[in-house]
Amino acid sequence: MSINLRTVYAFAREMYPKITTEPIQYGTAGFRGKAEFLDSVMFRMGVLATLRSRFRGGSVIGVMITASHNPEPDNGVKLIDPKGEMLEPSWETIATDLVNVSDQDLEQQVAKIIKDNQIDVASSSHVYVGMDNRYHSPRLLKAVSDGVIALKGNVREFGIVTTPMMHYFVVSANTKEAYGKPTEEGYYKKLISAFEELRDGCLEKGNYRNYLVFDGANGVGARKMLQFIKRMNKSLDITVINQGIGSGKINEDCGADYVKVQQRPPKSMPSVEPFTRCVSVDGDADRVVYFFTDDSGQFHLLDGDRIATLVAGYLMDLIKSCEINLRLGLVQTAYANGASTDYIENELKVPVSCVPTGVKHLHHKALEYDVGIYFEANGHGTIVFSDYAKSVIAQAVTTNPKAKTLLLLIDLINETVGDAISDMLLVETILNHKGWDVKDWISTYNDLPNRQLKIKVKDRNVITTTDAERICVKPVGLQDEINMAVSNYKRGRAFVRPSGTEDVVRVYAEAATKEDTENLSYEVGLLVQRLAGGVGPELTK
Ligand code: G16
Repeated sequence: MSINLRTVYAFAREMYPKITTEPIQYGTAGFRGKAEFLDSVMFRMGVLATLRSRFRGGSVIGVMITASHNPEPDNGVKLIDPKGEMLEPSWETIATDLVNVSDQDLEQQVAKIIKDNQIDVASSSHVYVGMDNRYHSPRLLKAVSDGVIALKGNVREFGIVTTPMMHYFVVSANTKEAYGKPTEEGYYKKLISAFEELRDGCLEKGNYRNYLVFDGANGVGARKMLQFIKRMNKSLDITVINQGIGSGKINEDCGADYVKVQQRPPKSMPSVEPFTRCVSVDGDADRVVYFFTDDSGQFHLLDGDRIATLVAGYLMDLIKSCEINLRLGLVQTAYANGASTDYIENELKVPVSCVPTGVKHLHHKALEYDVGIYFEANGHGTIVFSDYAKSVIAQAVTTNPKAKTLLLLIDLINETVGDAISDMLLVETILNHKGWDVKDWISTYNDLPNRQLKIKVKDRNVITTTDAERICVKPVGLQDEINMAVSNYKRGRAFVRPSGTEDVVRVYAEAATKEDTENLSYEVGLLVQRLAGGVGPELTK
């Protein structure tokens, strides 16, 4: 097969010209920004995915078009590596360089990538592409596919799917279907069979009731949940709200990010009994949080930290009862509530580590354990089982029937990346097995009040951090001032970091009381405005 790199330039110039010189970076989860500026980025990512596939010996590489939790006018793109993990960091730099060169320099830049990485351009390549349900996603998907075609790669389009589904398709294809069938039906079948076998016909137990409300954030998660319901044997009774049908905008006043950050229920909540389990996922269904309202109408959140601790406690007990020995570890980020970290260390006695934001960092760290549990507080996470753990569990099944539960859990969990629906089915399984309702779950420890702010600054990259983002290095002096503010509050903790998905600086604060948390976050927000070039409106408490 002969490849003429001139074609890449011709496509770019004629169909996907670069219309801005504003630099863009492969951030926390790929490229994100206003959809109207992304056509050239998408085309180039199609080109890069094709090269990456050739570099990886023809393995399938995934491309997901989504801006996940961002507002509807935004879109984005992330690449998925052969084992379903996020793109290798050294290629993030290659991606950033590729999308920032001018159209005139594109051909040369592609030639450089080929040369630097000794890619055989004549070898075969396979790219899978999927998108969320934003109105501009189909246009951007075409741009990715054209990028693949420009380099004579093979492209398979999956249409509207969740991000975790794309990860699943990629792994399934690259493991020659050992992981599952790389189709939408294959995905439903794998999760539903494991879930229903784990239920074993027992729909209600102890305080556990077989009913929940599912907030789909007007995103693709809602559509897919409706498909799950059609295929499930009433094993879970679900009301889906914010389905994305009609006027509702993706993530607007609903979804996991809204519920977590605003600490309030999403719009369109039906009137339900107090203590009813409610679930919110984000725009591409890779994050999930639970919440409920008590009998005095007060809102309560069960976020990623709660899911992680629930899963860790349950797996520890199960592993013990199977009489096997596996090293279990938990990975969090700086956003983890201090009370959850105390609970993990002092009650569960599980090793816990803190890494920078972004599932790629958590996933990487979790691989160090036999059973690595990772969750960001925002509800993004999963559990990874090492090959050793899988073989020990498979062996244990022959002597201990309880180990079968572990095997089924491995099937239920989407190990490749956080998967809101798979995580939700896992939580439902655990609560059902324990006979727990939300009151039992929330009583394991008391969260410290916490608050997040978004601060607009001229250039968010003036802020740099270290120690898993807990310490601000630049602008010089900001950390000293944060330390001084924090020292005035009992159990106070605060940090600031530039977002990798939105053009803002994020502020996190927690303290012993709600009022202290509000004051501390406000003070730190003001410090960011003053010392890091704030441009936003005046901050209010
Ligand atoms: C993405 C990442 C998450 C991260 C979140 C916020 O989530 O996958 O790991 O926590 O962005 O990142 P940042 O604070 O850097 O903006 P999603 O759901 O938007 O893909």
